[in-house]
Amino acid sequence: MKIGITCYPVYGGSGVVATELGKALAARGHCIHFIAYSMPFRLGHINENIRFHEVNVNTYPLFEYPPYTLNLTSKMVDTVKYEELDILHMHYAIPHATSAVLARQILALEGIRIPIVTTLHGTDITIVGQDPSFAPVVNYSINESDGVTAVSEYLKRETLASGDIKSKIEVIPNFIDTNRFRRLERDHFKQALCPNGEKLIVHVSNFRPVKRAVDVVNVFHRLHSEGYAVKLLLVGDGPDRVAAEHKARELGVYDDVRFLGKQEPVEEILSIADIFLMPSGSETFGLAALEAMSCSVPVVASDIGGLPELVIDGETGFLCPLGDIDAFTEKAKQLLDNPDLQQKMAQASRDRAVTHFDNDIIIPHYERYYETVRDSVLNAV
Ligand code: GMT
Repeated sequence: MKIGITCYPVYGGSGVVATELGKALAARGHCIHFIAYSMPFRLGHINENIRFHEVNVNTYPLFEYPPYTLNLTSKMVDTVKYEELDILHMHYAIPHATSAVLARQILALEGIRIPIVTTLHGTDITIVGQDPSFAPVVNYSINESDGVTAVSEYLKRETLASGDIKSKIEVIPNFIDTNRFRRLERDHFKQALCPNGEKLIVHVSNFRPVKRAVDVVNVFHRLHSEGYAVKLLLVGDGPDRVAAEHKARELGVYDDVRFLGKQEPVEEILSIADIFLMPSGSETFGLAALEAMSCSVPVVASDIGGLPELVIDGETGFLCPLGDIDAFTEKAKQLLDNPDLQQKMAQASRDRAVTHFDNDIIIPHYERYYETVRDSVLNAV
């Protein structure tokens, strides 16, 4: 199939999923056309089945706010028409699904029918969708899509709970290339960071407040002050990085904490981790946790959102009440105190990633869904 994919191309879960999906579909012989304002950051390379169409945002003196959504729509119209796309797959309701719905109307005037699949990732529903200034457009764009997917059962429930979304929602969980995300031999790296055999705790996020990065530092401080030989590695960047740095200094643990900023490839870092902390306040899926699990790292996470669908409490890691620093500390201690348990959970995490979330399981689900949606659109009178 010829598939147009639009996503936020910057650092963030939905962009990662969209980009990895495009790469995996291209590897399976589909022709993928990314349509975005910049090259998706995880794209890395162009192969013959991957094309990139940059959306240029025009500025005119009259446009105090350049109408990006309309530039995107025009680019979709052109790409569908001239590249003869079979389907458009939008990641995030606004403005992507909105642009796609408008593009579909324009194309219909020329007798071109283009099915639209919209994948909901979460913040478009749980945060943006609840903003009254966006809600009507979010609801309209989702309801007008020909197919709608959600990355977890939790997100499906949340989306339907408002009563404003009438679409049937297909749950297609996020996925991982378990060949790429596996534990690599990186002893020299571990030795450099943990010269005295310390255990390494890792957190990866975009440091938005919802990720609660300061909680990570608080948990680390508790372990540190109880005499555990541990180091902390924080990967990524965002609004709360300064607060986390400040907290580490205030608590006197800064020398044992390393802020790496945005890093690729993440699997190199995850390969030396002993525990992954995800104390998020909200998480529809938790892709960073899946990446850790695939690299055989047990995850200690908040018991919220879609995380219980990913992390099996007591088997692949632990789930803790939101914001409960005591509970997070206790669970981390169990893993530090008991190397056999840590190893067992590390293996169980890897097994779960391979058996439930591998590309080879999830990508065909998307392929089947595209076909179903395309057939229903083309067969409709
Ligand atoms: O979590 C973020 O900050 C980014 C956000 C996004 O929309 O890009 O991530 C959401 O989508 C990811 C991919 O499906 C999920 O793994 C994340 O759980 C979800 N984030 C939240 O729900 C907060």
